[in-house]
Amino acid sequence: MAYSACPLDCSATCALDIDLNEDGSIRNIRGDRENPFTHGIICKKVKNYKDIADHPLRLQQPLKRTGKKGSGEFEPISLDEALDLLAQKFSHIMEKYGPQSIWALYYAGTMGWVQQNSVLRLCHALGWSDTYGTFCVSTSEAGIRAGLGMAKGVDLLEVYHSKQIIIWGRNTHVTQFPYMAHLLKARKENGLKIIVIDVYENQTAKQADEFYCIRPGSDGILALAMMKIIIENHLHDPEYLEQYTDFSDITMEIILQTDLNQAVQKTGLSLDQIQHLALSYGKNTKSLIHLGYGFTRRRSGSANMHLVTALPALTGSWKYKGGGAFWSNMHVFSSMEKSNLKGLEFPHRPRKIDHSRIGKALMGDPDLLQNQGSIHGILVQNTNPLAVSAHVELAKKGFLREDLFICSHEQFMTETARYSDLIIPATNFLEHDDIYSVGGWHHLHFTKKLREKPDQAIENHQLINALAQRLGLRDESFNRNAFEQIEIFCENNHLPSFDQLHQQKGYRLPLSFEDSHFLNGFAQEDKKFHFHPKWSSIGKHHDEMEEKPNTILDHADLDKKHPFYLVIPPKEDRLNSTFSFIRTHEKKLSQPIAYIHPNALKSKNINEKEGVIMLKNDQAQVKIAFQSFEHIHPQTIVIEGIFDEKQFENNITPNSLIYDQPALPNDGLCVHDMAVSICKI
Ligand SMILES: Nc1nc2c(c(=O)[nH]1)N[C@H]1C(S)=C(S)[C@@H](COP(=O)(O)OP(=O)(O)OC[C@H]3O[C@@H](n4cnc5c(=O)[nH]c(N)nc54)[C@H](O)[C@@H]3O)O[C@H]1N2
Ligand SMILES: Nc1nc2c(c(=O)[nH]1)N[C@H]1C(S)=C(S)[C@@H](COP(=O)(O)OP(=O)(O)OC[C@H]3O[C@@H](n4cnc5c(=O)[nH]c(N)nc54)[C@H](O)[C@@H]3O)O[C@H]1N2
Ligand SMILES: [Mo]
Repeated sequence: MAYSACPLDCSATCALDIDLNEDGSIRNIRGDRENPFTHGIICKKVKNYKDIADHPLRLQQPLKRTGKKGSGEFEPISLDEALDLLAQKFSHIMEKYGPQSIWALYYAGTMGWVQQNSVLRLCHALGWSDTYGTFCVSTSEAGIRAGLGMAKGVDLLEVYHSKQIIIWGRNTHVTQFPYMAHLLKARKENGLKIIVIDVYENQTAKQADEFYCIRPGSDGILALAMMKIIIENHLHDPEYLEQYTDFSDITMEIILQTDLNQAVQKTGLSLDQIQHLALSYGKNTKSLIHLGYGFTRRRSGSANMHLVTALPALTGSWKYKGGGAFWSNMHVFSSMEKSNLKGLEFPHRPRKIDHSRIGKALMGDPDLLQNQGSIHGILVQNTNPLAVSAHVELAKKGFLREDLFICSHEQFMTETARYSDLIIPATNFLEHDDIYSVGGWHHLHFTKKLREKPDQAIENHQLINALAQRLGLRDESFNRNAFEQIEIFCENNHLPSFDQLHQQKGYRLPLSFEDSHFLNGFAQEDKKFHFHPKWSSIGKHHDEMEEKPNTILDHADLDKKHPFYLVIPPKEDRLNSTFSFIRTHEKKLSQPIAYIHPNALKSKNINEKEGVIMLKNDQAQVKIAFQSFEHIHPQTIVIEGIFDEKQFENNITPNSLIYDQPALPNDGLCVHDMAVSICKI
């Protein structure tokens, strides 16, 4: 068995034990038993990673477009020919329109620091446009910064000391599977109470002791109502508030003004339920809040995240082992020295273009392009924007522009690859060296290539080197391989050598109890938790946000024409769009399904046997199968997962319904914040 780590964008980033056959194909993958967080547990999709790593439909040969744009007609060419063609096209575009007209479009396909960041070396050396990466963390991160000042937090394994855990807008069973096993163990061994707050009974809620099914976007008012009840019952901690926060009489007054009837109406919970939840939280200082990304993927997401993070500050729960809260350690990792991985020695600091609004950007929106001219070339690595972004139909229109040359570096014929002019096969994590941070815990992995790559495939880092050389860049860094880059990273961060870190299966972050519980102060200038956030220093869309504990409106609330909320969270058998291409080719095709409350169906006169409905808003209409589902608010509809466009009529997917307007205050993809109407077919 060989040590490796899961490259997928999941905050568990499991340590893996991999067994390969002689020809390099996967015999077995299991979770590493020595890693305390992974503890020998692996999710179903990575257990079956063979499905994609060794899939017959994996791209083996570079392809050049022969038919019309988007037609899917290509002819095979060699890797050398493909790299020459790419260099020639990009040189020509740079000469004609300037280097900023090339867009390095990359994101979360592999989370490896070397392979993911490598393209930035060309942005910094040549002035290509960079990606403003708002798909995932923007809204949660802004909310975290507002109060705590930075993204770090308690070791989730402290849950063995907790009395209860609140899983807030997160689907742990699906999106961080090994942690669910810890929770079930802690419940069995120590009587841990598992509480879930979500908008439908997801797989985590099914296993919870208490489930609060709320209306989308009502988390902020729920947190405020809980705070009011906690204060009225004297369950707050005045000494902690005085020493560690900016709480004042004014804060108290604002919280006490919360209208509990309005909270009942907005959340859809009863007053009894809200009171029970608030008292249970207030009385149990050893309550851990596991903050999700899910509840923040909306216009109000950052404001709501801020209000939820105020709960442990109010009760002083941060002081206790097994108390406090956790979202991610991302800022601890981002403070590490990565200049060689990103090419920060080069002079350019180009514009960053928001990929959540890719359609508008490609159609020439001057604000998104920052008045620096349009895009004429795109190098796509590690992302599938035509599946995962907002307003996907507009993005496709942009991809069809005749004056745009697109190269997709991919493992599969994804939607984005199909709309490209040139496709180059990429390696996977078994075929290259890399570094992976465990954002959801306290660990850094250093992994090595375990098998040879397909002959005509190339790793991200090597593609960037090959292109740099063809574009005449002579800096010696473009001769370094991934191994050498990692060695330099280790040296720059005063870590042991790559070999040693690999041998010891990674590196545990030296975060003490005091540090991870902010007992040395919060990461704000005054070292205090802020009940009164300075939104203007966090993001540019702050005009409607006030410097007080407060929630704001969602996009969906603004559109009364369409009376249903639509939420599109992850599905267990895929990771964002990864696996979705091959899942459509499996015998047991999994189908996209909209979960709808029976009362909603009745109100629209739709009989369950009809089986299919149309979901509509001003951007698109999507035909989809539905299932009557009781454990959801009657105004909420949920579709789990991102499916290949080929599984929908006219290739129009639910992501076409997602608005491409920014979240407040710092942008972000609002995948759970749509208003739609239901139509009979
Ligand atoms: N199997 C699988 N695992 C994954 C992924 C995947 O696609 N598949 N994606 C990975 C990635 S990139 C990420 S960032 C993480 C995300 O992981 P999570 O933090 O779990 O975030 P989401 O999955 O977007 O949503 C989680 C839950 O939020 C709920 N939710 C939506 N709106 C609201 C709301 O207004 N209030 C409340 N309380 N709940 C709400 C959804 O119903 C869903 O159950 O998961 C990672 N892990
Ligand atoms: N409806 C809806 N939309 C969402 C979300 C949601 O919950 N609901 N989640 C959002 C979130 S949180 C995120 S993070 C984004 C993620 O969106 P993306 O960053 O686009 O991630 P994936 O969809 O997993 O697609 C990654 C692609 O990278 C490719 N890839 C993998 N490894 C490599 C490699 O080493 N090299 C190269 N060149 N390519 C590689 C894979 O084959 C895959 O096609 O999706 C967002 N979109
Ligand atoms: Mo994500």
